[in-house]
Amino acid sequence: MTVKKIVSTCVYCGAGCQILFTVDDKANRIIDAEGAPGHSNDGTLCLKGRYGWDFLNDPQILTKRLTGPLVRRNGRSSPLEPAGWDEAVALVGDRLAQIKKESGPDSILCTGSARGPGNEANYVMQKFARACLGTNNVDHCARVCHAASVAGLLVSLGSGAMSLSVPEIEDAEVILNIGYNGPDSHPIVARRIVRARQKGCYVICADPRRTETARISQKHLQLKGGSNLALANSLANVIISEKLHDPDFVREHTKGFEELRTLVEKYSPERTAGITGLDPGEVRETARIYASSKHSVILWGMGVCQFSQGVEVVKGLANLGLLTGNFGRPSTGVGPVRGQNNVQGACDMGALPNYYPGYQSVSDPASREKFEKAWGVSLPDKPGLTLTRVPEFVLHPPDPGKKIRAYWIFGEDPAQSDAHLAEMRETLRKLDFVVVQDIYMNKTARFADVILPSTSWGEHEGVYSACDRAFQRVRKLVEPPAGVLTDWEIISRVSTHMGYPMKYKNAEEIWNELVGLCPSFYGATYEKLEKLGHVQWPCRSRDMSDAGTPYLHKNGLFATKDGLGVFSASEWRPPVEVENEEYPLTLSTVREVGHYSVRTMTGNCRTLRNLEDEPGWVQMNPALCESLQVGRGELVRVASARGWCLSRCLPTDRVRADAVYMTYQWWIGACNELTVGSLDPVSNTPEYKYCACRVEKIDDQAGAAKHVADEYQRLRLEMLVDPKGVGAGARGGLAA
Ligand SMILES: Nc1nc2c(c(=O)[nH]1)N[C@H]1C(S)=C(S)[C@@H](COP(=O)(O)OP(=O)(O)OC[C@H]3O[C@@H](n4cnc5c(=O)[nH]c(N)nc54)[C@H](O)[C@@H]3O)O[C@H]1N2
Ligand SMILES: Nc1nc2c(c(=O)[nH]1)N[C@H]1C(S)=C(S)[C@@H](COP(=O)(O)OP(=O)(O)OC[C@H]3O[C@@H](n4cnc5c(=O)[nH]c(N)nc54)[C@H](O)[C@@H]3O)O[C@H]1N2
Ligand code: SF4
Ligand SMILES: [Mo]
Repeated sequence: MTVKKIVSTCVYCGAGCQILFTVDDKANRIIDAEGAPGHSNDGTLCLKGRYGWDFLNDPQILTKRLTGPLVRRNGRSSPLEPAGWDEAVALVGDRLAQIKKESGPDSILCTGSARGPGNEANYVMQKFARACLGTNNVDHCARVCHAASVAGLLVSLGSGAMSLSVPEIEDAEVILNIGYNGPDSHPIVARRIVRARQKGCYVICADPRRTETARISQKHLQLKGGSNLALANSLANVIISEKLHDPDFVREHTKGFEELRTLVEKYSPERTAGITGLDPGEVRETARIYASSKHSVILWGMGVCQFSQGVEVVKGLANLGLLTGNFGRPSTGVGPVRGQNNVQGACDMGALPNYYPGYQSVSDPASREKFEKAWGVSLPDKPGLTLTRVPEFVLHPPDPGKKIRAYWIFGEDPAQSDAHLAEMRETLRKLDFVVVQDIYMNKTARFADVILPSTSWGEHEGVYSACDRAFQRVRKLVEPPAGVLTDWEIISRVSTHMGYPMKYKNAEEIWNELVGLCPSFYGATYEKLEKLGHVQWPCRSRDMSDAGTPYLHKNGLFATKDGLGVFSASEWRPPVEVENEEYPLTLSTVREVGHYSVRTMTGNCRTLRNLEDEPGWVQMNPALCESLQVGRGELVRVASARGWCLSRCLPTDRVRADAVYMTYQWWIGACNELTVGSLDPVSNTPEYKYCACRVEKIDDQAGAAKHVADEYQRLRLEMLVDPKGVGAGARGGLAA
């Protein structure tokens, strides 16, 4: 046995932990993983870092690794059949060229991927969309995630990223943790919150559930779901009315104070108590504690962003930092903690409809000219479409000429992770051409006309961006299956076939091209990444000792055009779909620690699969369980105006009696059958955290259990071992 040791970056969450892998070279297998001393993890790992690589061994527990292209040769109802790369590339290139010719470049939308592929492949995909197709229709899962943080903070502070670094969290004096459940979603970031607490930090947790962070915090504001902006405005009200703000900072570094002051006048905690359900005294005390320190940090996640009012809440939280001068030093500021391992990176690379790589706007003539020159084409100046509007632009386009006809879905699984799945399936059926580029069969791939299989994390080189703007290398650990190509090579081949040649030799060559075009990434060379381990953007100099910028907005100089932070004043509004007689409960959807998003990867890791399996759980307050006469483990039917699914009852006093919680990782217990497609008007993020539902008791438990088992088997057969060809007839026949 030849054993080699290789350090790489974790492929799951945005904490960006560094892992030391032991690889049996001869057997081409990883045999062990342990924490390496990375800047965010400091030698520690969570269970996914430790055990989450088994999917590379393709144990075929849930799905099957894709090992060669699959195409439908005779239209919709024909099966997916194996094809060679030349045939698959030509088919994709020719169909896209035809659709572009018939309906224009804006009838096609491509996605980036925040998962395994890395920054280089995202750069190549957005370059393909813009330079080869001629459209800014490129977007990725940040849309359903932290898009509200990006849009809101760009207005307030001029930069959408975390203003501080992960290690700085532990030296904060006050942490306001709102709508963020680190212990499940970023365990190694949560560890810094625990350390901060041990060092004397005052931790406040605002969450309708008593999460682990709530449990270790000094104050838990167990607010009603959907009331975030009422709380944020009340905190501003107390800070201003009790004169706790920093008048010098406000005068020198901000604008818009008067408008904010006028708006929040009516938001006293006493007056918002009916909306938030919070004790006014507790809210007043929170404001006083937050304003008492110059090392106050606000951390937030999906409990802020996944609302139809996400952007305004983000701005409302930025207001608090601006009022109290909590910016521009270490261990202070705002932390929208980015979710996926490389969602920061996919944004950095311009897999967004309004930005080129490096947050250079497509509507800015100077930026456009620069990229036109570099890529040798003329580029569109109109921002593209966001991916959450694809259903609208397929099923009922605002005008018939603006229809989306082709969707190239790269490393995402909208048929599992998007809201309102029935509508998503209808959309996928109605599209003229669907390309799925993935490492696994997933729910979306069943609707594809062409499936392009790629190398996985662990099988290719590249760079990821962690949640705190840290570029770090990912390295090849094992050889890929024969028959797959790297993501960037697949896209390059299609581009070349369509007459816009892209011929890169390796990931480093792509990296060098892109850092050369992005001043804020210019200093992050491969050589420096190798030597320093990480480089945090902005990093403008190639001086080997410059590791970039750990915290932003130094000396209160914001990244806005005039350098000033901007107060925003918005009124609270309720969520779009509220409880009613037929659906009397709130449904909110969250995460669980052992499984990751659509579960193609963790569901194929033996240790993690053993932690939890179908159909997942619905978290219910014991009082609700009693009124419905359901007990722990009992199968229940959860329904909304859009659909239903089965789940198991999990009685827990950690949730309020007016809301139930499900996680979105399950196929059978698929909560996105229920969620609502209402979007924030600015970020276009869906309201995954709030819709109306009801929970029904099932008398025939054996029948329900059989339904779960049969459906699970049917889906797995369809994706795994169907001898007649994978996904045969899926687009025509499948209902679920
Ligand atoms: N109800 C509900 N739904 C939600 C959410 C919620 O809170 N509630 N959260 C939303 C959020 S925040 C997010 S980010 C999304 C995530 O949703 P998705 O982005 O759809 O899910 P992921 O599991 O991250 O993986 C996407 C796909 O990438 C593939 N993949 C992994 N590595 C590679 C690679 O190297 N190359 C290629 N080509 N493919 C690869 C995986 O196999 C998988 O099929 O879900 C959203 N959905
Ligand atoms: N194990 C695991 N880790 C993951 C993922 C995974 O799927 N599995 N996904 C990754 C991704 S893509 C992301 S984006 C991150 C997300 O990580 P988090 O941002 O932590 O996401 P969630 O658990 O969806 O939601 C956070 C909290 O919001 C609360 N919440 C719900 N409604 C409200 C409200 O009205 N107000 C407030 N204040 N809070 C509310 C919920 O109770 C929940 O505790 O996790 C990443 N890490
Ligand atoms: S905290 Fe996130 S990055 Fe770190 S080991 Fe766990 S899943 Fe991986
Ligand atoms: Mo996310």
